[in-house]
Amino acid sequence: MSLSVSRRLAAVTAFAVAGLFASTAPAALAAPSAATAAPTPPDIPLANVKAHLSQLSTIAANNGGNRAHGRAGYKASIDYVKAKLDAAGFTTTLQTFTSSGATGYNLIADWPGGDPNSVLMSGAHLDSVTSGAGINDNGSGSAAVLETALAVSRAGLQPTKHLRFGWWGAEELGLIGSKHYVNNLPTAERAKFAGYLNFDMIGSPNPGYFVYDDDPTIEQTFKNYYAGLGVATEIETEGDGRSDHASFKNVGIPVGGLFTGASRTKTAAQVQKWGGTSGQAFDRCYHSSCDSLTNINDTALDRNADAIAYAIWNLGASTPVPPGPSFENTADVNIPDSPAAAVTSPIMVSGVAGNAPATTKVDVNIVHTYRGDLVIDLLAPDGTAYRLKNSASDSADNVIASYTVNASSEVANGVWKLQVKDVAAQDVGYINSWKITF
Ligand code: DTR
Ligand code: ZN
Ligand code: ZN
Ligand code: CA
Repeated sequence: MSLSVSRRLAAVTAFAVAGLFASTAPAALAAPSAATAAPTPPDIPLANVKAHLSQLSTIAANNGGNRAHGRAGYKASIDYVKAKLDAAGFTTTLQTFTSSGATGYNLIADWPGGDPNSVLMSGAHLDSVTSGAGINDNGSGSAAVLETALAVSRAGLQPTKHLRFGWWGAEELGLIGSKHYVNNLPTAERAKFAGYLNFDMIGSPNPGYFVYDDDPTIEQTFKNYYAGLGVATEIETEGDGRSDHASFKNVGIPVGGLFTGASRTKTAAQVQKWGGTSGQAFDRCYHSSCDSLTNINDTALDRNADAIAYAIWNLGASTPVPPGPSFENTADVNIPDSPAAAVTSPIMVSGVAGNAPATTKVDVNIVHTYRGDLVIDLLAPDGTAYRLKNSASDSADNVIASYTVNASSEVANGVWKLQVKDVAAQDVGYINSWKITF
């Protein structure tokens, strides 16, 4: 058989992967019961997202220059978002709370349908600081989540999970609104959450592409999306506990999200990946009056809005994280009998940004007349060996199996090898094919 190293996005298939969905959370993104592929997510029109930002900017201008908790601009912002969702068929609830002597508001919007015992929620804080309109912080997250919710309505999406959306008040005062929401969720309701996705500052003018590294399934979903764009991502490190996802994580709900950076400065190495200006803050107008309509990077906002849709469409379906790119070698490689040396079959991986995932999948197809003779390893490009199969007293023929390896410390691009050694006399065979999926 000829060597065919082919890169292809694996078909979205359902597979339960031990540990992938292990979670302390009540109802994690569980392995699928029925293998139904996720529908293709739509493009979220940047123009629509920016139209929402323009509305929020006008609201601030008409209400003292900000959209802060307790101010008229915040209530006007909530009313704007609620009206859009009511018109689109969502079931909306305005939740009030008091903070610093002022009434605060959370807006919760439920998309009718889906499994009420498996809730996927997406959210963003809608309040700004008092110094400005808060267009990047956090009009960007609020507008992108709003437009994605409206896209759900336009598509008439009927996901397996129940979709819920939230816009939080008084985040800038200390996650007050989201804490109020979570604290008032009965324990039984919390247990129904499959996950909470948070979007706070996703259009920074000098953007980075940061992915929260809390829940591995959610993290991998976003990394797969960006891998598909060929855009490198980094783990978000500026914010553990500094945005609304912390309220959910604190009660054991799986969380994830995206972030384009605040007051930290972009390094030269990051400029190599993402462009922009090194030595300059990701958002020079963080918590300042200049956080206005001009304080947005359109490419970052567009990509992140589409990432939200990708995550909701995929995580909302019963299939788990769709596999990333896969590579295969179908060349036959003879496996000489013991005590011969091990043999290897190489695969050159290219075009995969970043590291391999914690759920790197290896599919093996070996023809052999006594599979118990075989010891099988995955060799990473740097030579690190990951044991897939030990020898055993197992006289059955052939090894046709899938293995999952936590190769997250390995750079994805490079030559990966399947190494096979026959460690017991008699019986021989050959590597028929093998495939690695990121
Ligand atoms: N607390 C956010 C800004 C912020 C700082 N670090 C992170 C990390 C992830 C999300 C947001 C943030 C605010 O000022 O609203
Ligand atoms: Zn802020
Ligand atoms: Zn924020
Ligand atoms: Ca043998």
